[in-house]
Amino acid sequence: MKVTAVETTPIVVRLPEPIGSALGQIASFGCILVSVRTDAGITGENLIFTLNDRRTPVLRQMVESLSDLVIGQDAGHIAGFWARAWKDINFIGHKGVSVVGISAIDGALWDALGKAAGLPLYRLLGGAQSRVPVYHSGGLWLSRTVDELVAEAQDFVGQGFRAIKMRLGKADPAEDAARVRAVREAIGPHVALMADANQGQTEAQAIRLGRRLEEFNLTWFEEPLPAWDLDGLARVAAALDTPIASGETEYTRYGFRRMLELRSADILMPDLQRVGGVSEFMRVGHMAEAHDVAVSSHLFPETSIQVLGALSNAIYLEYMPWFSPLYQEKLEFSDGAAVVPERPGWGFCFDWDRIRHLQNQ
Ligand code: SMN
Ligand code: MG
Repeated sequence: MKVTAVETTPIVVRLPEPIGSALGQIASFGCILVSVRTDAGITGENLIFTLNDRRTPVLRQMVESLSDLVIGQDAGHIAGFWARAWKDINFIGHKGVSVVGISAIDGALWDALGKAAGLPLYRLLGGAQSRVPVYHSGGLWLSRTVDELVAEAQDFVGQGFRAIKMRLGKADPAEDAARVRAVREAIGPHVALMADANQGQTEAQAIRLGRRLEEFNLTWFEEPLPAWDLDGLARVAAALDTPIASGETEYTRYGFRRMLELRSADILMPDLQRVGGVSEFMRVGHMAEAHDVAVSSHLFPETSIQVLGALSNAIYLEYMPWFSPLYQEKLEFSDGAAVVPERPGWGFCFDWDRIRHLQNQ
């Protein structure tokens, strides 16, 4: 099976109303849908995006400028593509948009391989579990009032979620602590609660805030520090009992190797578009396993579930429904877990009718 073409389709997905986080306000997502076509008639699909549709054309150009490394090549030689691309991006850099471009093609190649083999990716990758515990991440924003937080948390629990994530980053840490207390009291002690600071704290602030939050038994305290401060993060992790989760803004095996060496985080959370696709997510997952460190995913629940289904150290799938309307199929949940689809490839295919409709809106 040879690759014949790489196609890119831009689309803007808008939120019903803007949301607030320590990363700033988020109103929309500029997505690039990637289709890798083969001479077997099989097409592999994937999605990458930018927040607020900022610089989306750069992502598209990156994917297109890597396509000559895969067109005409064996679609199943994914590690071969990865190594060629890694060498090719040397001059413009081994982090950032160049890695996002590799991730996009890598994931589409894996989808095509799964479809050709008639296997869901998690089985092709070795298979660890058919269900992955899930947490609802699509709410509890910094922009919500305490009353809204409480109502949303109760709604998620009412829907059957047994784990939810809220955001931190108020100017006054006492306000953050009061918000966490309100959510914890609303959901009781048995629902898992995570909190994400989205890189907004200094080292001293993170340690102080983390200490204030210890009593609420958070499952994790996520991304307290700027993503580049892996040494500082290790000191925060050592100072707190609450586990630190981080890695959504880290790139490739080299970034995660450094995090493991430094013990920057107790839980690694690679993002499929930043880590380097399925290939690199698996390398990082296995490397974490060798350090007895757990992994979670970041965004992209429809695709991340297949890699987490293949890793025995996967603890939670992040459920963020932003891109769900782009797919024909819906994620299934059961008893606080997401069910790993048994359909081939990702097990999720783009709904092109709906996508064309959204493009014309
Ligand atoms: C997050 C990432 C990207 C946009 C908004 C929020 C957050 C998460 O860090 O982990 O979901
Ligand atoms: Mg996060």
